[in-house]
Order: sequence, then C-alpha cells, then structure tokens
Amino acid sequence: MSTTSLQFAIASTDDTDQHTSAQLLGSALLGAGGRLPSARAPWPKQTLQTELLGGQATLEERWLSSSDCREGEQDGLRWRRNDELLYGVIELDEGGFDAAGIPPLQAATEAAYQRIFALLDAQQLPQLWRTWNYMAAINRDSHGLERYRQFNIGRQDAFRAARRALEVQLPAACALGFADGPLSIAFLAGRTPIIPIENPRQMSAFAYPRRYGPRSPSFSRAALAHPAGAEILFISGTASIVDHRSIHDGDVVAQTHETLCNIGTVVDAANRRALSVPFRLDELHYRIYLRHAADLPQVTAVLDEVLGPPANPMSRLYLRADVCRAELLVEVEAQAIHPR
Ligand code: 3EB
Repeated sequence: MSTTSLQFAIASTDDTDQHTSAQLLGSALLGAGGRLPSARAPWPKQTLQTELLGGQATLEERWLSSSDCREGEQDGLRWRRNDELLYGVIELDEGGFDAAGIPPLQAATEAAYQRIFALLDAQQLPQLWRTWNYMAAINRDSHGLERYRQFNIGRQDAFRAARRALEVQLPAACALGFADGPLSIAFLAGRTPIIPIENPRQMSAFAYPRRYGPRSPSFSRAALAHPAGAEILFISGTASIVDHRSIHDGDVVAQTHETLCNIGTVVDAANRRALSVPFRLDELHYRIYLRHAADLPQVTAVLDEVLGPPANPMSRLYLRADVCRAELLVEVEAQAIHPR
C-alpha cells in the first residue's frame, strides 16, 4: 500500500494486465523503431520510434494513479487525469503544417504547445511539470535553419502567446531526434507549481546566446513537483555542456563523465530545495540516449563506474537518438519519486 498519488513502473509490453488500466495515466513505449503500429492503446501512449540498446526489444514506462482516471481526446492530443495531475501525448505529422514561409516543424511545434496550454487551462491543471519532445532529423537544416532551432522558435512562441513565463517556472524537458516519425510530445502537468532548478555549472538554457539559435530553449535543468504525498524529481536531458559550450568534441567517454558530473551538480542543487529525504544518484531511473549505438559498451562502463552497477537493469534504459547539437554524442535524463 502506498499513499502517494503517482507511481512509475516499467513493464515488458506483453504484461498489459499487470495494472488495471483505469488507474494508468499513460505510458511511453521504448524500442518501437521500425515496427508496424500496433493496436491503439486504451490510454495515452508515446511511441519512441527508435531502438532500445542492449536489452529487450520493447519496454513500456507507465505512470500509475492511485485513483481512477478521466480521459479525453482532441486535435491529435490524448490525455488522462486524476484530481491533481494529467499525462498527455500529442503527435503531429509535419505534413499538415505546410503554410507558406514558416517551416512545418516550427508550425507544428507551436500548434502542439498551444493545444497543450489550452487543455491545461481548460482542465484547471495549468502547471506544466515535464515534457518529452521527439522529432525526426533534429540536426538537419531546412528553410535555412537547423530543425532543433525551428522547434525552439515554435515552442517559445507558444509559451509567449499563452502569456507563460519564459524564464521562470519552465518545465523540465528533453528534446531528441529519431530517423523518422511525427513530432511527438508527452507531458505531465498538475495543479501545483514546480520548484524549478538550475545547474551552477551550466548557463540556463533559456539564457543561451543567439549563436545557438534565434530563440532560446524553454526548459529548466530540473524540477521538483509535489502531488499529494509525494515529491518527484525530474532531471532534464543533460549533456556535455559547461556554461553554454559543448566540450570533449568526439570523445564519448569524456562526454559521459562530464554529463554525469552535471547531473550530480543539479541533483545537489535540487536537494537544497527538496521537501523529502535527499535524492541519491544510485536511486534515479535513467534514460540514456546515444547518437551511435556502437558507443554502448563505453557509455555503460562509465555509468557503472560512476554510479555503481544498477541494482535493477531496468533503471538504466539505453536508446539510440540524435542529440540536439551535432557534436554531442550522449544525453542522460533521470527521475525519481519519494514519499512525502
Ligand atoms: C542542452 O543542455 C542539451 O530543448 O527541451 C536538453 C534538455 C537539451 C532539453 C530542450 C534540450 C532540451 O542544451 C539539449
């Protein structure tokens, strides 16, 4: 028996009966790259169009509510909620956003975030806690601009249009590229505001200089969220960036060490604001994104060395993905839930 209102679990995709679906807020399917779309899930499910590395073919990460959920669907967005938080997924094909002048990815991103903000306002759960952003060909140039930078314009314009703050209360986030697939955004939102956390080793992403694109990325380095009886720590996608510069060009081992140093520093910063017991690096659930699948042994060895071998191998899931700067070879995100 748990008194927390939210739990996180990893399931192999064939044990769908393990949780009554009435209490499943939603999920993410990892390792679906190259597969035919399966039957439509009865809950919001984000499909990561890439490969899980080194383990199972597919796994599903599930967010479980302690109470039954309500749900809805509109304009490509599916959501489920309980009394205090909401999980949603929106998937948009860029082909539907081919207006003159504006890159389709930028237009699709702006539309997606506008729909998310409209939903959260209507549901009276306005606080965006965490977003998971995936898109095809993130490093490719089109319309004279790298696609990740197009995404950042659409995202920031939507925050601005919704009169949402651009430098405070930004959600934790990640943004990665796959070879193929729609713009796919999953999100958790709630009634209560997050405590946003920045990293003293890194410039805040919302303050990045213009050389990284005409609009800065709209995310916090980490966030603490507080549903009833619980404290969630979300660590945003983290890479080998110190101040605003990518470092250790071409050296995946050094990039992984730098990334884990950044995560250690941001966890320390979060622990100074945490309401529960301190978060430890060896209790976090990690997703590790590798640009090159062949780097898996080296990256795994660094994580095992720095964090200790995982007590549960499911707590470190390795995925193939393109990181949002061409020189970055690895990105790591993490989370944990404590009772409070
Ligand atoms: C960085 O630190 C690496 O655009 O939402 C990490 C996490 C990164 C989130 C985002 C981007 C995003 O700038 C990239």
